[in-house]
Amino acid sequence: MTPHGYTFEDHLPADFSDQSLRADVTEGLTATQKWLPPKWFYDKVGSELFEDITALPEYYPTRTERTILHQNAADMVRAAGSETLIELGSGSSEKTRLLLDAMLAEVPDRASYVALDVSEDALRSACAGLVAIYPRLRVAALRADFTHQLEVLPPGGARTIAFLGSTIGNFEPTERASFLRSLRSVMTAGDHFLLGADLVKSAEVLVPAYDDAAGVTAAFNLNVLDVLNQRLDADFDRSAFRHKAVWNAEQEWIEMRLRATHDVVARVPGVGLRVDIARGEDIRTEISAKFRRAPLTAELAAAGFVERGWWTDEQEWFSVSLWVLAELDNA
Ligand code: SAH
Ligand code: AVI
Repeated sequence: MTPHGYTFEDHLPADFSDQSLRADVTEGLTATQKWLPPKWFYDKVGSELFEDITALPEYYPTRTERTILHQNAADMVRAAGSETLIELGSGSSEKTRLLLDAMLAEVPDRASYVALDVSEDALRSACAGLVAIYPRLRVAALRADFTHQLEVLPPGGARTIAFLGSTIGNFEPTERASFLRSLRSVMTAGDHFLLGADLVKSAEVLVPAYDDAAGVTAAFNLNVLDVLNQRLDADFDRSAFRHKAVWNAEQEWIEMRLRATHDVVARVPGVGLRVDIARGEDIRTEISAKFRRAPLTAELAAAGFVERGWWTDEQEWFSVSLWVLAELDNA
């Protein structure tokens, strides 16, 4: 226990934001179609901007998932029967409180919560908030990368591993399959996987959710250039890029891009790179896949999961679903 009332473990290598960022920038910005992985959005400013996004009128996912949790958290918690809730990419852990309320109603003295995120600022502020309102809850923060480090999760069966907010949609399909494989490899009998997944809907709803009138998503997207400037001493000029949100109807995902408004030459001394970006050329900074129930179920089944519950909102815009491992499923 720390003086703050929660434990904090940092599993990211000391050179995480150097080595891993350097490798990603070198690979992504020398590719024919330039790209950057979304985990670099979340420095302190980026985590705060994401929180601002969640309150935007256009950004329906957070409030829709919150409604689903509000209406069904007690059923979810009872179905899983867990005393430990582990959350991947926990961010502010704000919606999580609905699950914690339900868990504490079932097991007031034995409930624990483990938050895992790459952002130390987000972890510390979320966990400090939780210990203040839940004095009987054991709270642990793990700073780790959920794409590589699921082995850091505390062991023991009967855990619920939650992955909310449709962060799963930020993986490419192959990354999603490999994430589900590694998740499966750390799950044991009695564990459940609780997944928040955004569903396919009209482009008229989707595009504004990623291109809001107030420009908060644009600021979130452009902030990744500041991260490169600060951490790799790069000289990207934010004003030379425009935020774009494009619905890829074939892949059924939103693409966030930064489009160069004129020819740009940026230097990234941290990796000894000169990046030439032609006017009109894009850096793809994120995909946000939207799901349909049958293919999502098939994908989870292919990874060895069986559904235990599916909850949605009235408009069927978002889903929260509960899964166990097929080979361990004795129900
Ligand atoms: N679950 C919250 C936050 C979603 S934002 C919600 O539903 O609102 C995505 C979160 O995942 C951010 O807090 C970000 O820091 C974290 N994140 C992104 N990539 C990550 C990675 N590779 N490993 C761990 N956390 C990651
Ligand atoms: C964290 N993730 C699920 C968000 C999303 O909707 O894909 C990130 C985001 N990007 C732009 N707005 C929000």
